Amino acid sequence: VSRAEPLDLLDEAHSGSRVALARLLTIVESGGTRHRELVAAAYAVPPPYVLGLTGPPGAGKSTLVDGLIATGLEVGDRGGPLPEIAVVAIDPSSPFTGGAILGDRVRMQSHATDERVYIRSMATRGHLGGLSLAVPDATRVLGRVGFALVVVETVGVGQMEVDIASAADSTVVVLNPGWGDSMQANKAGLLEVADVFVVNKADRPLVRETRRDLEQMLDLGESRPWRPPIIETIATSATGVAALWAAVNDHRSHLEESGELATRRRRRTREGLIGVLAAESRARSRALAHGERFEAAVDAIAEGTIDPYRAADELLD
Ligand SMILES: Nc1nc2c(ncn2[C@@H]2O[C@H](COP(=O)(O)OP(=O)(O)OP(=O)(O)O)[C@@H](O)[C@H]2O)c(=O)[nH]1
Ligand SMILES: [Mg+2]
Repeated sequence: VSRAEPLDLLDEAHSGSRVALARLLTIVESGGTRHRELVAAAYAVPPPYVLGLTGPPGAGKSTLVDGLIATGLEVGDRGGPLPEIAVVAIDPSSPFTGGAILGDRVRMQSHATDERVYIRSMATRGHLGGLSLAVPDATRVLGRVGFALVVVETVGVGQMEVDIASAADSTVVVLNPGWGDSMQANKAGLLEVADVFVVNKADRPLVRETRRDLEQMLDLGESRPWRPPIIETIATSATGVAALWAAVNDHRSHLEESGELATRRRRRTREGLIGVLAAESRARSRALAHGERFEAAVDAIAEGTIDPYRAADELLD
């Protein structure tokens, strides 16, 4: 039984066991007491660098990640080639499939058997805060196990996507030529999270128009010290992937040199703590919604002797 304990699993995963690592990430998804023990260890070491890729379904995110992995392993960053890279793929738009569908979505086949690469799709199976807390926890576990770079791919276009994207240090927004018409509603959210824009499928028409649209959006937005570059790629032939990798590294250098990395991470830590507080309060409330005190309060509200707000205050005391 002791083999299944989080701290033992961490040791095994740190020594290279992918089986142990998979079990750790299942613990992250599931929540519970073993999750508590795990995060206590995971948050005690500095976080890995987290690179987020986000954008509409089918934009070519996984194909790009595949190319970025190859570049990362070969070229790496200022410290040289990366010894290993982890990828977490998420589909927040399908909570009911429990992630089963993700097998088809993860198109990073060329690295499926490379032991320097760990690819995991994630769903939430019980973690109180859902994916927006489970994903940061997972990146911290991967960091604790020794990965210096974690790539997070999120599918779907909504608030959840933006939440998860904001859990990354550098966020790449992947679009296709002619994207603008279908995504009117979410433009502002994407603009807010993008550190680098990619126009993938640049082998198709309307590339120049799409670039011009993005430039215009950036011109209209408030001016910031970092202007997101727009990189054109054809992921299927790895065209532009080296330029994308370089842009990501430039952004990272900018964050580190300006002190913005620490600022961002602190903001993220605050948001994470608020998220945990909210999740814990919800759990506590659900626990309070049973038992005699609760039923007595319901009776009292029905009889008009107390209002629900004061009743809640009293229950929480
Ligand atoms: N023509 C063309 N097709 C591409 C390009 N990049 C990717 N594709 C194709 O587009 C399809 C979707 O690619 P994926 O990499 O799975 O896209 P994704 O964004 O990860 O998709 P989801 O995870 O399902 O949202 C695949 O059939 C790819 O071969 C490209 O640059 N040009
Ligand atoms: Mg994908």
